[in-house]
Amino acid sequence: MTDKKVMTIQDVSCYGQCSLTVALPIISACGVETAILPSAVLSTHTAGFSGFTFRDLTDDIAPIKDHWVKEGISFDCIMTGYLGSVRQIGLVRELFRDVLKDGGLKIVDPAMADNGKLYYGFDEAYAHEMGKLCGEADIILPNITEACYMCDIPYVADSHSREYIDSLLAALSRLGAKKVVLKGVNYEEGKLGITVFDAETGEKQEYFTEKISRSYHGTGDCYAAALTGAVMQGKDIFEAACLAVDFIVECIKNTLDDETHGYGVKFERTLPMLADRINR
Ligand code: PXL
Repeated sequence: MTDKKVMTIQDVSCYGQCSLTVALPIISACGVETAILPSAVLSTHTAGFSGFTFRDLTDDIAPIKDHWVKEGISFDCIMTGYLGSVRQIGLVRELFRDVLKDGGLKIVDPAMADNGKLYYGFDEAYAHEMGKLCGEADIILPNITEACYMCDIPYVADSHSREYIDSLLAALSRLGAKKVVLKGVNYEEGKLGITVFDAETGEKQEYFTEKISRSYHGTGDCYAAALTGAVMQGKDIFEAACLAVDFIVECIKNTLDDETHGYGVKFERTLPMLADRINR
């Protein structure tokens, strides 16, 4: 049991099982009080849909924050996901400054790219600014593509060498982040996993599971939420990172049987398993 409070800032994609519509239920299922700050409202996420609506809420962020400050509201952790613009990255810094408790945890999921490409609407200037935000964080959760964009390292899709992964970890540490959870590491055919690197001690830990051939949108957002919930419940970073991997693998397995379900994962079916693991 914990009384810790998380605040997560990311968009609301009304349909599509990503960002806030997964973060809130997943962190809540971990038994952690979760406040949200929607950075934008979209009818769907931007990948795999066309003609989506986009309502930018950047102008609401500072007034929401100012009201919280007036009410004496603050958080033990701020977790950031998909953000709409360089301006929003600046506003996240103000949230860190004004509504994060002393010693509170900054978790940054750069959520801007995958499979070697930036998501719709982002450019290299955004990626570099996100790199700076990652440099201020306690825990960052980039995938290989995001790491490459933030550190100007060429993207390698799979069959990674240990030297390549080490060079990414070193570059991410140079940004300034304290702990790195690098996602999508693939040394061996059929296996996919994460490397957790502590930039302060140099300790590196890895965890791999079977690689599932189908991929879905929003799994990074589900991953960040599960890891955040687990860390808030007192799991150490490696245990939380592994638990979140197992959760995502199970979410994907619970989605595979439905050929018509091509956007997010059926995380709802997997919440009991997550709660069980958290409470173990
Ligand atoms: O899952 C990441 C994500 C979140 N929010 C929006 C997106 C995406 C990925 O494409 O488009 C709006």
